[in-house]
Amino acid sequence: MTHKSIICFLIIFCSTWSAFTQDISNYVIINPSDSPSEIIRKAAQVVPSERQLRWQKLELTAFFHFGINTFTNREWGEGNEDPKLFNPTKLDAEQWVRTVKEAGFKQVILTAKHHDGFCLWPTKTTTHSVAQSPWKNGTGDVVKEVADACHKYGIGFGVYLSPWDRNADCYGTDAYNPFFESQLTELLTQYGQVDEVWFDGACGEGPNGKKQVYDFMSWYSLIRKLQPQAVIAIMGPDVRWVGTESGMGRATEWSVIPTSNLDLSAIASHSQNNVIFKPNGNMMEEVLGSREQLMSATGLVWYPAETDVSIRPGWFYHPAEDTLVKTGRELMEIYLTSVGMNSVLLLNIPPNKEGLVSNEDVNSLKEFATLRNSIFSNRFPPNGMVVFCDNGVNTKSITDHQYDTYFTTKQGDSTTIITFSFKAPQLCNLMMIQENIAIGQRIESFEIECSKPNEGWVKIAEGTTVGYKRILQFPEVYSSGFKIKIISSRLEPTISEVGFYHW
Ligand code: FUL
Repeated sequence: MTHKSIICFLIIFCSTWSAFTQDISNYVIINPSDSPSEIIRKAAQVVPSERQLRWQKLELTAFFHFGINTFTNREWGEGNEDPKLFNPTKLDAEQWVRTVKEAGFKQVILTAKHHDGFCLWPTKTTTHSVAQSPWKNGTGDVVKEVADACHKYGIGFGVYLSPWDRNADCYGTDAYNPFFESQLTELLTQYGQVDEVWFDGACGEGPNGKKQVYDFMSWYSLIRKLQPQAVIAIMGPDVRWVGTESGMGRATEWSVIPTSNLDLSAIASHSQNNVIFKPNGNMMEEVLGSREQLMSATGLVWYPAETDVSIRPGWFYHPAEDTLVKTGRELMEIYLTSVGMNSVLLLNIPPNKEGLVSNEDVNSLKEFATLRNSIFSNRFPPNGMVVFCDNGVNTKSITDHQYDTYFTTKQGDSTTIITFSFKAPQLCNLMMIQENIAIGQRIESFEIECSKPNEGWVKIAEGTTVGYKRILQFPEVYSSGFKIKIISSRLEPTISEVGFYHW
């Protein structure tokens, strides 16, 4: 994608935060004459669109990989599978949705069609669908069952529609893009509200050996027209793939990054690699929105990270992986390195051949939820405590679910110190901090100190970006005094939540 088309893409598809306030938008153009400080000021004022802000606050979203592969025990089907193989004997989408909702997940995404082209709904576009299967004598519709369950249980619903289709005869010809648009239209008009559309980057050969050039721009226009609240993820303008399927995000994660990161061909070329940046999946050193990177940008965009990972080794269900389901504790570690690193977690939980989430997965999700709730229900400072910063212009009373209130510093002050004095010493090894990203992402570095008898204030941890949420782990300390020092920030920092915990 050229620079010109990226800007065009931005203008057409990135909705402005408020049509009335021209300065506030989820992208900004950098002029060649902008000084370094002007570029930083512009970066600090880029904010999420409404749909991006809603999505970010979900924190936990779930993927359901389910389809013909579930019955052939494969990860990628070839497209020539017999639809008669699809026959879940106990399919219960409410069980799927209830399971993830009870574990704290706020939205689900279903693989309506994976690369094999088999459609989980009775589409008019192809016979390669559930309509040709023995399940419910061909009258069933998995998309409807999952969408209805999400709407009943009050959680978000999203669809994964693979552009790569190894079954469609028209793949690799001019007829494929309209065919894909018809599939998208069915999904976006027959199942009520859709909150996320997930496009994967795979672009292999179809049954005729040809590759397809995808018409993403038309697909985006269609989604914006039919379901304007839906975020378009990965091969899309609203949500960025973090770059690994390990669950381990970046310690420095900027949501405001150069527009060159919207280059679809670059996203696609990376997307089939398990880990694009580091062989061990650890992207601690990789940064996308540093000051240096902003200086050479021609535009900046709010393009936040989504971390997708499976609860099992594979994306689809395989009986042999029943013993390899990640434990509640492992999921907690993933939570800390995804949600705790300014990302939304998209955890895949693949239903089995019966059409149920297996007991192994249900149990580990329960363990994860119990552990997470026990850690985060025990916060210092306690409810009601007022926190203030050294050069603050306002104070904040700590209460649950008050994300939209925040405190900030005097105009022009980009550093501050927040001091906590607890009545009694507390055992802590986690610190959580949030910025009010509706105003922008600004904090660049911070430190945590605690007071130790005979030693005074001692540094116990340091971090870089915060964004929507940053959770830092540090060796256990027992103290009644803690400080969070904001060392550097792009404009005044805005802090909406802070807390110390133990696990
Ligand atoms: C990848 C696909 O090829 C995998 O099968 C899976 O769906 C994953 C989430 O995206 O690109």
